Amino acid sequence: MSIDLSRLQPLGWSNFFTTQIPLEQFDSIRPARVLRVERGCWFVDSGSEPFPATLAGRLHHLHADTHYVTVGDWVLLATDAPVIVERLDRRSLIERRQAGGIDAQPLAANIDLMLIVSGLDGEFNLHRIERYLVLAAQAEVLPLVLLTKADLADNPERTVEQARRRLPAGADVLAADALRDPLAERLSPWLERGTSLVVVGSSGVGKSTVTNNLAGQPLQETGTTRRDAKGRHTTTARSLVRLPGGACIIDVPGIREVGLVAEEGVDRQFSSIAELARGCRFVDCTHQSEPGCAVRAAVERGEVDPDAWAHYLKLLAEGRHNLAEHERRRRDRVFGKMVKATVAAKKRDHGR
Ligand SMILES: Nc1nc2c(ncn2[C@@H]2O[C@H](COP(=O)(O)OP(=O)(O)O)[C@@H](O)[C@H]2O)c(=O)[nH]1
Ligand SMILES: [Mg+2]
Ligand SMILES: [Zn+2]
Repeated sequence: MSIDLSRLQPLGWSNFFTTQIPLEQFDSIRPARVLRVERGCWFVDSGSEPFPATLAGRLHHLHADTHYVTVGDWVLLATDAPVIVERLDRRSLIERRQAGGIDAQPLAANIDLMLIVSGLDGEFNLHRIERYLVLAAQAEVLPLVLLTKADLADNPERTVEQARRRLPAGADVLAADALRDPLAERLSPWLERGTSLVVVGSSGVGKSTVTNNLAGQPLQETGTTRRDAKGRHTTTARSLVRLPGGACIIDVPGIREVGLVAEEGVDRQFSSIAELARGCRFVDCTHQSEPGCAVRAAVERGEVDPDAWAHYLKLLAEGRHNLAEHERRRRDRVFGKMVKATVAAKKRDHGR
């Protein structure tokens, strides 16, 4: 049996995955993408109809954690049964790190685009958008900022310009009325066939409205339907859904608020400041009061926006704190295990 890889392209298959498969395996492979994960069951699509699969015992054994294969993963199936025998390397991974959380939890794999939604109605908050941009950089996903509720704003284009100037590192910014604008058309330059996107943003900004607009059907409840049409059928589980235009939307509830920033994400998003920081006299320069600080010098010369600099410092401090906290908890856990083992050994000795 030889597989027709073109059937997988609408699901996001690319050369990145093809090159992971040894040539001699090409006649016998069955690649599929994971659409949904339920207890002990992975719903996959190999180009035609979704069907449930299980994880090969070997993978269970090697990777005790249940997140080894998550929504959006590309896997290889056994030829004779719906069993996942291999997970291909991921192109990107969105993880959730929570305050005080011990390990990062994988939410979705192989995402191409993070649609960062923010409303133009209330108080417009660049810092919040910047925080999501850091998370996109962390996950190695391309960001696109969509400012909704343009119909409620006085001068949406002015805000778009303001945001564009401030968010230079590869982020495009668009304004739209998510209830009425044809979003599939407006976003078409970003939504090629096979693009996998996620929608993130604070509550009430219009994420569900955007999702439904793109899907052309009510996949999710919105502020309006929550209030006046409770019985409506909407998806709530983690899932990958194909959009009419050929892209896929990955809807994992936890993804909408993706959590904590990490230092490497901050440096990637603020790459020009991070670049400058390499010229500081001290390796551990905090860019506040140390002599020979290249970042502060650039701020003084007017080459770096002081507000961007201040926010960079804040996020960097947060990222470092999160890392330190993570390390501390990991050590506590290791220590706790050691104590338990010692106590158990003592009890055994005692009983002898
Ligand atoms: N006027 C206007 N209302 C919008 C727009 N986008 C969303 N809304 C409304 O804002 C409310 C919250 O939207 P929803 O999609 O549920 O937000 P979510 O919490 O981010 O999923 C709903 O009442 C939507 O109808 C928009 O572009 N213009
Ligand atoms: Mg919603
Ligand atoms: Zn410095």
